[in-house]
Amino acid sequence: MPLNLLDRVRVQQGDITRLAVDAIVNAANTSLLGGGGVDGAIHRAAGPELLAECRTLGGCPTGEARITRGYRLPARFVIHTVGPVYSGRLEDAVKLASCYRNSLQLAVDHGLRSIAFPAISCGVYGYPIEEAVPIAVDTTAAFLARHERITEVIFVVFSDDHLAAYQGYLRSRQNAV
Ligand code: AR6
Repeated sequence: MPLNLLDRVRVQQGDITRLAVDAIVNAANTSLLGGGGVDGAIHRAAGPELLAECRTLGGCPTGEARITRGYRLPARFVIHTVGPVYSGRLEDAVKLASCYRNSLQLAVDHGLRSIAFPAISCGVYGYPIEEAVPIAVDTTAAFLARHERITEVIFVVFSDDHLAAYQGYLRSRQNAV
């Protein structure tokens, strides 16, 4: 067991489509046929082959995840997950946690070691960042405790306030160890 699980976790500001990790995670919708936000950016950067593969998958329920190749992306794979549309109900948190857990499980199943997440549901789907960050970090830390093979998890954010939310929470968890 590593001394501190969060040694394998970091936050980075920038465009997730530029990262040369084993897999980047896409905050998709249930059709898996593309959209705006990070989904649109990933499809634009990966090229039309990504949409062609997504068409073969038959969609994805909220909270689950599917994997495709990365095509023209520097990342080898894309893990598509569907976050909840924020409603303020307890089930939002359950669904959001399963997005992180199922994405990490797919990475393990495919022998992947590095994975980058956007702030799932925190754009169009309206999840407040300060509620989403503890779910993202705690679910990931619990998963990493049971899976040594994942060596790097990067939370990629666009905005300064999202960066501050992750940094603040990671710092508070580290101080609590
Ligand atoms: N790199 C990193 N983060 C990004 C990027 C990028 N290139 N682009 C946006 N973000 P959103 P959702 C951030 O709306 O809330 C789509 O239409 C963004 O600032 O992309 O899960 C899908 O098809 C925000 O913090 O995803 C669905 O219909 C975060 O990524 C719906 O939006 C997520 O915002 C999913 O909504």
